[in-house]
Amino acid sequence: MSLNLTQKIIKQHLIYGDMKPGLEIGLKIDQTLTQDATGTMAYLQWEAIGLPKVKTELSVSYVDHNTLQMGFKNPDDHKYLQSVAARYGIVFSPAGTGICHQLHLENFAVPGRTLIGSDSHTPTAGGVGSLAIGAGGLSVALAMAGEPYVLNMPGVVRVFLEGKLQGHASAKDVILYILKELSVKGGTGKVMEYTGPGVEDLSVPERATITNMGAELGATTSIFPSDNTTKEFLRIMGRERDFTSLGPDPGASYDEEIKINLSEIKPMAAQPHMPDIGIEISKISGLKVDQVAIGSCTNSSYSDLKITAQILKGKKVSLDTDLMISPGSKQVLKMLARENLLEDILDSGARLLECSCGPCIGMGGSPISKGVSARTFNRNFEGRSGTQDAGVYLVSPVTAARCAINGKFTDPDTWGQPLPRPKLPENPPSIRNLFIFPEEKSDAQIYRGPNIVPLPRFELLPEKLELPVSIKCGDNISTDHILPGGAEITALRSNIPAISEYIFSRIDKEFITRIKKSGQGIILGGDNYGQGSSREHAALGPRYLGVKVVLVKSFARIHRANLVNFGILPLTLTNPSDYELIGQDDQLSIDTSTLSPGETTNIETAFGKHIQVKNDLTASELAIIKAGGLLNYVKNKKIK
Ligand code: MIC
Ligand code: SF4
Repeated sequence: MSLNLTQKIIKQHLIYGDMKPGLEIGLKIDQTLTQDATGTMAYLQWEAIGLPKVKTELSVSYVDHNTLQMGFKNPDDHKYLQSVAARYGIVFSPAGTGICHQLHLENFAVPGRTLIGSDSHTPTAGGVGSLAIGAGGLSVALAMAGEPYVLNMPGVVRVFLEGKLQGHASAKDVILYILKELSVKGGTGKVMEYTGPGVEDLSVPERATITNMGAELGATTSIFPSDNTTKEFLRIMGRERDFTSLGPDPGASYDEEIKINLSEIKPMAAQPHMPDIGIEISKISGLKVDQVAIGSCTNSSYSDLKITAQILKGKKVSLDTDLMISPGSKQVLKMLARENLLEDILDSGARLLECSCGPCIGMGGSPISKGVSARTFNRNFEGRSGTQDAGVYLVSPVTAARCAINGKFTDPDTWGQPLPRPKLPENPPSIRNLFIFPEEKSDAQIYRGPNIVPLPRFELLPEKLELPVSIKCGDNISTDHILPGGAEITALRSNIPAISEYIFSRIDKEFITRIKKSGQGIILGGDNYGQGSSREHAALGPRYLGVKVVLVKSFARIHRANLVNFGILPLTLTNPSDYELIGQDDQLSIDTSTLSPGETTNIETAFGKHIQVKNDLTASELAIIKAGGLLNYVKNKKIK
């Protein structure tokens, strides 16, 4: 039978399950990655599993999110991560080396391999044909222990690319266009597999920009074939031996298909406050821009920053605009320096930031009050920039650089002759010596500063639940709404009691007081609840505070999995309009002993009304929730 590329890789890694869309499968995982903000929790959980060494082909621990090190908390976390890596056979990438996804693409991602990462943008590695999936830290810890990664078999969408990018259009504009067409829910339960003659027009870093932002579609992952372009990229990176040619079988079938003509793509922006509110740049021409930020795992490659430097060359950033640039890796930075491109950047008045996530996760670089910020990032949720009333526009590096010079959005027709899209140079400087590779045998002591607090223990799910609705929120609540980023809060990622104080702090200051008073509760939400980041703290925090059930119209994939992992019951309303019948503080009763996997059940409101709810849980997911979470569940299983 002819298989598409996604099915081929899944088939090769299938440990159990039936490859029918929607059914549970278990996959063998070859590689894992973590970053510091989710990594401490992942490794605390790894330690709780109690194995002497990781069982994956490769596991890498990156420090890139909170590199500000204000006070002892982050340096403590980073030292903890370094000591865990040395002890358990994990490659360590110290702060400042670069952004996890950019570094992984350049140094470690391999076509045809499976990768899970405790960061939602792990699919970036799909740019070289890896099947790369974002997951919660606990799922990553279990994969390091050699356990299968459990997910629902995705449907595969064939994204057929034809034509070639024209004018000032770039890969970022392609994904912004797809987001506008399909919405932030458009990829739910699906893998976006790119094929067609247009694939050839895109370099690996351009492909990676597209797979990176597949996360914003809600897709399980996105993948490109591994072809001559991939071979060339791996050769230049000194990794030709990692190459295998991979693509769909001739005549392979897909669950859905969309066609995109690259020649018709125009420079785009996603308007505040969602990545799918796309508009052509020409239509917002004249809008003043107070700040421009270029970087993030979406657009911080050599090609992205070279074209930025070329546009800035000999020009000055507008006096009304602040331009910040964060290269994706030290290799990118060294290439810019070697070719004197850094000089063009610096002379324009741009500020050069560390090779890290920086302003993307709110580590400084917040825009002015009510400011407009044009960013080459992937998320523009309200408040994520650190300025609640700022409006963030997501754009390509080309558009961003133009905004910086002009101090406003301008019509691409006025930008003059388009510059050729840069190609990687031969013999780029290596940064391999910056990674700390583990010794074969290690008795490294684990460093645990006072910020590393033991994991809380959770009890079994009670059979009879009488719960007040602790918060009623609307559609598209992101994990940034549930638990904000930023330097202050992210510094508490290894301290659950402390970080829990910030749950919903940005949207409802009274939530904490309310839930502490009732001691337990239920969260009521709308569509696409939990979109965005993989941070499991958005599930752990509520669980710690006593949330037992999250009842919504629909869930985003990674957050739903995190809820299950921490023993919170995810339920959906059979009839979405019943959402209107339930209010904050209403008391709901649920009998969990009557729940059976994948079935509907009734919950009762205090005023005697019955509301029908569904669970789409598998038998093992229900058992995990009843056990009080995945860690409790696997403890009985004794992993060896
Ligand atoms: C993000 O972009 O939101 C993050 C910060 O990278 C998160 C991970 C985190 O919250 O630590 C993600 O995308 O998973
Ligand atoms: Fe870092 Fe931003 Fe990418 Fe998240 S989206 S990994 S914060 S650069």
